[in-house]
Amino acid sequence: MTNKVYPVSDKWAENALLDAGTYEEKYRRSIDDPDAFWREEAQRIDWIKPFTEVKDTSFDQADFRINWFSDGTLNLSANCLDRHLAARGDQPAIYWEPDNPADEARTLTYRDLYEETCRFANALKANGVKKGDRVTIYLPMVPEAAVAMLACARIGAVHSVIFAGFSPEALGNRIEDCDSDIVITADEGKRGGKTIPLKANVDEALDHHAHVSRVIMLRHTGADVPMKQGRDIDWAEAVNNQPAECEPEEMNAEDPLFILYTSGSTGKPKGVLHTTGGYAVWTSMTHQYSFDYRAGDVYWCAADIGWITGHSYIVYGPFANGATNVMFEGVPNYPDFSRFWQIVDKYKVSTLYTAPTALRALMREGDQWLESTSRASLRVLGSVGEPINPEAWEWYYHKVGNGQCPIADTWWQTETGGHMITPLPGAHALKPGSASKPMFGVKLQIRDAEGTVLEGACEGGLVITDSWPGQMRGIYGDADRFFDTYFSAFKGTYFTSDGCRRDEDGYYWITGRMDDVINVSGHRMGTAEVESALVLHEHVSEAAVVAMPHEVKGQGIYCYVTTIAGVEGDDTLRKELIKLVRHEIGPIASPEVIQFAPALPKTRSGKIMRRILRKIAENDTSSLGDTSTLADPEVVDQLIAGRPDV
Ligand code: 6R9
Repeated sequence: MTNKVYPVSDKWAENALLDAGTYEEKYRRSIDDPDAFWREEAQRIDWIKPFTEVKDTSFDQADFRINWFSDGTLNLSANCLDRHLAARGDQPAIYWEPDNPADEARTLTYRDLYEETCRFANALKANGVKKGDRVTIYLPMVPEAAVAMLACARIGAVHSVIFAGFSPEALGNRIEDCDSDIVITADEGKRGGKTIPLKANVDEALDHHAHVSRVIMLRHTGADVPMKQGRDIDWAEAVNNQPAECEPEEMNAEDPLFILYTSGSTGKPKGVLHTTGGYAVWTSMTHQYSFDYRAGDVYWCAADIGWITGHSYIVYGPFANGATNVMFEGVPNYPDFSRFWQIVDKYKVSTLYTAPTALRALMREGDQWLESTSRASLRVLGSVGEPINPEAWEWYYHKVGNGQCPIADTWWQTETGGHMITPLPGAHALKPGSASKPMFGVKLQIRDAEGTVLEGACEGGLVITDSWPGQMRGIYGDADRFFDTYFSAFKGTYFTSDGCRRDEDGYYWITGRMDDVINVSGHRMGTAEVESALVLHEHVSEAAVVAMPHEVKGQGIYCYVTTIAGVEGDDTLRKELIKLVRHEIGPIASPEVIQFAPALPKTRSGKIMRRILRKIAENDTSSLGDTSTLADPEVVDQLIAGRPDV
């Protein structure tokens, strides 16, 4: 924690889209008169049939409902493309930068993106995709990923994008869960000079999920990959002869737009469902205000399209606003640690939006990697995915941004659709490490474990007491789980599962997850998912997984494993377990530590005491708290003694 405050500079105070007074006034109005506020904000979207009703929501179990603009109709693909053609058909929509700087970059104008999207939308239809069908997208960071998403939105199909780092097993489970019978993929992806065998992963996934009838494959690296007769076709072949126009489907505001899988406290990832109208308004509005977005800006969100950040802030928000987007296939450290800054200079990027883990990884390599670049085009910086530690914040601010650029530390979740808490450039003094102030329409509360609302400066669980347009509408295929997961902990409110502190100035500081979710490099991992993978091994009898602090990743995965009788845990087993987790989930879930344990600390009723396991993983064994309720308190000493030196 730091007490530093960076006041709004004179330059920003004079020129900001929203200044301090405007923020206060708009925020007040968004809370006091949401109907009027959102009726006005919704005008940023072109509606086919205008809505008459704005907000119809309740978080109470008896009449639980979330509807926004619900009698209006629109098409979000048309909002992202068609309406820009007249004024900016020739403006770049995407500057695509390849993994390897020696390969050729691509520029797609809004007209190009429109035509590609229409062709692909027609191809989807020709392959039998209809409104409401689920389409699985498993693509690398190439423009066709945006094209595929926008094409689905155009014809009313519901996309489910799976991060290209997920394993065949994880991919297969997600295809099955949403019952999708078409998969869009590429031969291979590229990241940091390595290739990812996407098509081979799809083949493996489909060996166990046979109902998929069509795979459309983009030739990206040109690798020689087997094609299954009757099931697989080339992207190029699919769009060949398809017209470059496709009438957008008229969608109801509450029609589903996409499903995105994310981890929670249970073993099975949830398909978070977002709908069309509210999400469009929310992503467009937050993209504009959080980043002080102006026409002419070159905007770069360095997230992957397979995460919510890519959905909301590479695709829907920026394209709805007609922005010029940089899209980067690669990683910050390839071919060297100046890659990000070279891209900033090359495209004269005005807004850079990235994750603390990337900043920490670059920061520790030293400032010399910044020195050959000027980054003079930068105006606004953004951070997302995890709490940003003040040291990384200061480096981002002073070194990357030359002390000129406000940092929007945006707190939000897959479930919230877009930014919920962030300082607005020019409106808020900055405090390093604080997500600062609520977005318009966001009503926050901090509660203690008993559910009591805390006032003033305090710390507790963060809840949101009223609906906002970008809110998720359900868990795909599991209506009951939605209410139980988010609205049952504190009656009548949405519980975020994040801990939060509010300071004397009303600034919010997110302290991290309060549930069994680990944040590895800004990616959510459920401890139960990793545990389920570990116990698949025939020599494992039990596993418990907790977070450990990690210098670059923020948190790492620490696993306690007990073996079956007669088997000793050794390095061979350790390697097999790591491989198993990578196979079941993907490389992002690689355990940092596997500690073989003679037993796990349990209460007499058999509950694993994770609090103790966390403390040992954190190497903070001075304050283990009360261990007297344990069935066998000696286990704790054995675990402490057996902790590997990491
Ligand atoms: C957008 C995204 C959500 C969880 C969330 C919180 C953490 C995200 C943060 C942050 C502190 C920020 N988180 N942004 N914590 N400051 N600016 O990351 O969505 O993948 O669903 O993760 O990430 O713990 O609950 P998602």
